[in-house]
Amino acid sequence: MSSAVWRRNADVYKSSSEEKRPALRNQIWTNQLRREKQFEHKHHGDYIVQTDLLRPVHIRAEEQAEKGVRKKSEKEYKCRKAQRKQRVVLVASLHTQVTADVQAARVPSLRVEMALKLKGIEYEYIEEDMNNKSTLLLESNPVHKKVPVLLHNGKPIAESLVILEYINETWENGPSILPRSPYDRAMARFWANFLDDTCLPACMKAFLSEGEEQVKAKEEVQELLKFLDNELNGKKFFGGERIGFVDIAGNVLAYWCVIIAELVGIELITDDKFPHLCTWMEVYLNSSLIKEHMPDREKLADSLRARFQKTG
Ligand SMILES: N[C@@H](CCC(=O)N[C@@H](CS)C(=O)NCC(=O)O)C(=O)O
Repeated sequence: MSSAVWRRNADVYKSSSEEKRPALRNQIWTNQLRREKQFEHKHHGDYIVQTDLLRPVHIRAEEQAEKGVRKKSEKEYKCRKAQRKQRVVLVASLHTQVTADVQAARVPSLRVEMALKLKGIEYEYIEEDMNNKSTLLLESNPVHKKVPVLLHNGKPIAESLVILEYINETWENGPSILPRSPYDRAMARFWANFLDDTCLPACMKAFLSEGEEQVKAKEEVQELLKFLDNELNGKKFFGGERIGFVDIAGNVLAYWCVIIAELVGIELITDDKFPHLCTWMEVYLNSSLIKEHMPDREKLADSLRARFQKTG
């Protein structure tokens, strides 16, 4: 039997009313069996599965495409699956061995992980291989192609600070990460951006330079850190009594920068110069949530050593 006949049968079936369908189905099936006696199987092999024939064509096409995708690449399939999820997926790099390049460190990913934990949001975690970026990452963050990316109901959000704000606005459960008043909120954004855009590049300059240049760069960083120290005067955390946006953004200063400064051999954040910043670091790093999720200090130092510690 030709495929045209089978298509016609399917069309008749689809356009028939619900009541007529059972009888029609029997008839089509009986005709098929009758005809199969006269025709060789292989001529219409694709159409002998009756249920397949009766399923709308577009659904069949989608299923086949999905099977194809699944066969083509398991990664690609996972990507489609993550994009369809009606839940929270964090695509990040938290467990891969940190490479010598500090950009590959897990600082921004950790920010998002902490915000999710702080709010008590359940999420699925996908570890990204930074040496072989997945389709999911490239499609979710086509501009920067960087982790972390948060997928919520299949929609991607990139940039750690943007994700933190999104988390805060989307889930009301758990403590608020940002202050409620618009002014305090604006200030929190200001200090987080100050950390990322001004302090960190200045720290990197101090870490990577040498001699006179390093002394000067260190002084420049310390001038900047005075602002943060002053901001913490009379407060437990940047946002007040509870860990919030700026504290989470400040992971990098409290942990990474302190370790790197030790490796490089410069005294950057000392008690006498920055008493409030030092107290904050101590309280923050010893809080249960942060303590639990910070990477192992020794391991982190090992992975940063190659890049930052001077030899000879
Ligand atoms: N400003 C970004 C920085 C993200 C970032 O630098 N991610 C690094 C790893 S932590 C990355 O994906 N690097 C890969 C690359 O540069 O190709 C954020 O805060 O999310």
